[in-house]
Amino acid sequence: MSSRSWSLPVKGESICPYCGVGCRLELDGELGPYSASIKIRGVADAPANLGKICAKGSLLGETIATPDRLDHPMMRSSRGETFRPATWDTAINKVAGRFREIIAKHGPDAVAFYGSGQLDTEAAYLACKLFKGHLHTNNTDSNSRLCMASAVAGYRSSLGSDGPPNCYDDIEIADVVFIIGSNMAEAHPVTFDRLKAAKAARPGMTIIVVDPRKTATAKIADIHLPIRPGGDIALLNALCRLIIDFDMCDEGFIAHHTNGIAALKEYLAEEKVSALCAAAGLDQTQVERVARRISRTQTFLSFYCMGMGQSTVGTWKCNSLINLHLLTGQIGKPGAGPFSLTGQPNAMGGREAGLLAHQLPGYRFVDDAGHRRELERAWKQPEGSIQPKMGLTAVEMFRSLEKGQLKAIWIAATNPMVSLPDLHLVKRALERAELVVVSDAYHPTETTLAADVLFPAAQWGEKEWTSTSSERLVSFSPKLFDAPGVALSDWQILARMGKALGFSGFDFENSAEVWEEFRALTTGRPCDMTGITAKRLRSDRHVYWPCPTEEHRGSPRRYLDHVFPTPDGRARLLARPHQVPRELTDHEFPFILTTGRLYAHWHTLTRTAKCEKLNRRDPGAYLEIHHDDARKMDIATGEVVQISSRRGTIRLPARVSEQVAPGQVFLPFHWGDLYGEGNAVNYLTIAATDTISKQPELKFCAVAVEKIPAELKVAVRTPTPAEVAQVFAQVQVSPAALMDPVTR
Ligand SMILES: Nc1nc2c(c(=O)[nH]1)N[C@H]1C(S)=C(S)[C@@H](COP(=O)(O)OP(=O)(O)OC[C@H]3O[C@@H](n4cnc5c(=O)[nH]c(N)nc54)[C@H](O)[C@@H]3O)O[C@H]1N2
Ligand SMILES: Nc1nc2c(c(=O)[nH]1)N[C@H]1C(S)=C(S)[C@@H](COP(=O)(O)OP(=O)(O)OC[C@H]3O[C@@H](n4cnc5c(=O)[nH]c(N)nc54)[C@H](O)[C@@H]3O)O[C@H]1N2
Ligand code: SF4
Ligand SMILES: [Mo]
Repeated sequence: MSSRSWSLPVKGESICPYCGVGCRLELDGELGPYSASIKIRGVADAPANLGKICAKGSLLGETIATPDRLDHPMMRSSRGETFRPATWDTAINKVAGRFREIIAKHGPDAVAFYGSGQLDTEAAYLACKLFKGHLHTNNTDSNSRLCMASAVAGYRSSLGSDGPPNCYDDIEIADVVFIIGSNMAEAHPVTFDRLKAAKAARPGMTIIVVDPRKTATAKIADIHLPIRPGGDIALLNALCRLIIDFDMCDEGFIAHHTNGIAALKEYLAEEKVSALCAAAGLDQTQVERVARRISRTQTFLSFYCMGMGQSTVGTWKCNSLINLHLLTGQIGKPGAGPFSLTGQPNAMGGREAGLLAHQLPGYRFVDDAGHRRELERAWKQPEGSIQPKMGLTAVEMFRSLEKGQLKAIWIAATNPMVSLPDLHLVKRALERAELVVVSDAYHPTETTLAADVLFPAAQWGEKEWTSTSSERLVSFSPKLFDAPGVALSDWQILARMGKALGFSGFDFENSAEVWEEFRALTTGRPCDMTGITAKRLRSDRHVYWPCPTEEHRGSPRRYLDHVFPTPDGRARLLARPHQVPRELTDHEFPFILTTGRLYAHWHTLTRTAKCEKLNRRDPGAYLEIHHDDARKMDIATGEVVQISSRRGTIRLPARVSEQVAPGQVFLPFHWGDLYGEGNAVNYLTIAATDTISKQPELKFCAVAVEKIPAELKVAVRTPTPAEVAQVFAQVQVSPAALMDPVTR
């Protein structure tokens, strides 16, 4: 029944659909079930990867034609029922009808769209146009809220605009590289390898890593600061204070290009360096060494990621890091600047297209009357129709569903039943929802199993898509092979829904037309892409923004003129006091739990679990615990332990090591309910959020760890592809299940 042919030739280039490094891949070979016969290499002249790729990218071929691909729309009339295949018209009209009824009864804010940094810019733009512009609800957010929201808010409050100032070429000219809250070695491996090579070529380069764990990244550091989780602001304030005390500030830069120095100095003068180091859990002589190294360098570059953002003070952490760059004048010149590493392949594009609940396309904002008017005009909507209030953000959407206020949610390209904090809350929310629609490339996922309607999405390689990497490089990826069954691109699904809801403005022939409409809305904005036409993208392949004209070559670096997009052109130094994390440990929950990623797996495993080599490298979930703590509880590696927080309990095998500090434990978050019901890490985590960015505290909660009786033990590991196929064959009703048998 599947329309997929079993040996499709594949040849061409594409941007890797995993991390925000944005490697350009070259594919050559044939695609078939679990096919490993596509050779995937890095493109030599690609600015991000210079010919390199990592294992996840090179093994993409095996993740495409799997038996659990969702290839037809599916529906069911109640949650207990199994899904039935449906035509696109039936499924789309059903959802449009339910949306209309719910909006008529409860108003537009009873519906929501929860998207992803894995949607292409065209789809993110159309989601924003449909929900904010036509249904008039700002309940339009994405999983970037769990990921980049604090970086976005930090850039905007400190520098006047979102978007990193840097490009990867800064690596080779930086003298000091400060990596804080990023495990690049596993999460951005190609960038990490580039850094390692730069260090090998210039041994004088100093690498400083700030991470509570002795990560693979920390292993190459000249100085590793094993910070107490949540202690970053204290450390950054200590560094700023020391640099002021050493009289090593860039006074000229501060005087001409910043505001707020007097208030910052006054605030820091009240703080004691010793107390700040104690709050950060760090040795003062080490911190002084770092301050001296930073203050004496020509070029100072920092990389930061989730150890900074996923915190109730994530925005302030980012402000504090930017303070350090502004005080030392280390921004707006090659080799220097605060460089947030983007997680997902198009988290940047989603921000540019206005997918977050406070944004509109082109780095515009719903709380700005002028911005709303510009979009209302562009979208031919009545004046005053776009709402001025920020919509519900990721976690808030699920809280609102749980309370019965939000009634319907459309989830696309994200798997919240694994990735959101406090999964018991998420479960209750989805159960209470009147309508759950999920667009995904696979079924089952933990989230599709909670849905009423499923839309099959064409995924990487099966559609044209435009994405922006961490370094603001906008790239085009052509379609390389057909999607299974009747799966459509996400933008096509959104456009169909717009039409079914009776709106004009959703009639697009192809993705280039969507891009052109979006591009025109960036003119004069900080993320100006006027010069990046669909045609140019299809011939030049990639261009850096800002790029205001078609003749412009694009801008690998921003702020070279030291003029910032604030009303007076100056960046802002902001005094940000250290605060303790939201949840404290006590005698009942004595351990600090931090969570994160492993090299071989991508998020909730819908793709990387299909790949035997990747599973071999990272075969299953585990709790990492320090030798001293393990010894006290008589826990050995491999023994199953019970981990509890104030929200839930899970059971996983222990891994005893010295990578984590005593009193702390680490859990990788990839494995959801499909791999051991009830054992996902996010049953433990806390849904507390940063008050400004609304990003949740996924890096810190209090837990208890106990050894459990042998008879209660459960084994949790990634099944082999054959086992996966067996599981899927049992629950699958999609025609995808009837695809050719798995041959390995
Ligand atoms: N292999 C792989 N790569 C990925 C992904 C994946 O799923 N798999 N996902 C991508 C995505 S979406 C993202 S967002 C990125 C994330 O990339 P990273 O942020 O680099 O990865 P994480 O493992 O989430 O967390 C990074 C580090 O933060 C540390 N940390 C915890 N608490 C604190 C703290 O209070 N302060 C400091 N300074 N550090 C702390 C943790 O110990 C951890 O080593 O990775 C991207 N790349
Ligand atoms: N405890 C803990 N939790 C975390 C984090 C953490 O560090 N710790 N990190 C958080 C972060 S930074 C992130 S980014 C999230 C990531 O979490 P998720 O976004 O939930 O993770 P993914 O597995 O990438 O989900 C993407 C979904 O989209 C589907 N998909 C793939 N391609 C396409 C496509 O082209 N179209 C459509 N419609 N669907 C597609 C995939 O099959 C998958 O189901 O997790 C967050 N959760
Ligand atoms: S480093 Fe990231 S973008 Fe590059 S191949 Fe690996 S996963 Fe893909
Ligand atoms: Mo992320």
